[in-house]
Amino acid sequence: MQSSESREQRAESRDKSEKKTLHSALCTLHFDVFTLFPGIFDGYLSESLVKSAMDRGLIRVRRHNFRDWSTGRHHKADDTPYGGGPGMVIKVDCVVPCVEEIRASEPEPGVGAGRLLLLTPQGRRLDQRWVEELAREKRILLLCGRYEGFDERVSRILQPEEMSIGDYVLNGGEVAAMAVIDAVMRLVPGVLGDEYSSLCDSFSTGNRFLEGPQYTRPRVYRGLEVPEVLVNGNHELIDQWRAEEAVKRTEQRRPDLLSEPGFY
Ligand code: 6GU
Repeated sequence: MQSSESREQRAESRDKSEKKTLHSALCTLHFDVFTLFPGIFDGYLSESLVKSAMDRGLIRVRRHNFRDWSTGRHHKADDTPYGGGPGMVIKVDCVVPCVEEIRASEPEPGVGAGRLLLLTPQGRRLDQRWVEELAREKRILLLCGRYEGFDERVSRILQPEEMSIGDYVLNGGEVAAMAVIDAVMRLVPGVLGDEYSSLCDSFSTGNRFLEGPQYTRPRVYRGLEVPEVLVNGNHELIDQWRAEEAVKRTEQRRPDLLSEPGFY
């Protein structure tokens, strides 16, 4: 009884995610990445889930080098800061025309101007809630800074949302941009396999917790055994054990996640 019911439920959620996959064939999430170092993204974009999502037309990533918009013989994209000090500042007269031109050109009719994000350690910190919001966009533009950052007038003119991925300093926004693409694209319907996406569907509250431990063969390794409950085939007990372990782990490692309602 119990197992046939859960089989039905599984079939139902499979149907649901198939419908989503069909629907998403019509809407691609377009990323426009602005960077002085487009090559940094080569490896990331040519492997695994991202490559497969691009091949299937679920996401699209275009890279733009704002150096190509710089004027003058040397195509300088950065310059020394007014007032002195270390490092270089990215030039406003190269970034602004570049972003304006690309933003005005739709990658596909009806996609619109999208959400413009500037990656900087001074920005608002990214969390899963923001990621979920971004996954509903049709177009996301990511502006990657380097060195000492952009001329302040870039923000004044383009008015991007400023985003940080955590309280530490990276050499530039490129690694942060990859983190954003990675976190957002996996929520685009059809990107993950049925197994994962239906799991997410049915566990909306489960998302608040860290995952508990997982095991695979061998059953015993260096004297360490896989917990008995996972190998005895009682799925009701297994689900219960996993839920308990998730709570335990979250309490131990990230109690802050539990005190913030609806977070994560
Ligand atoms: Cl978005 N950029 C840089 N340069 N450093 C960071 C960051 C971004 N987020 C955290 N640290």
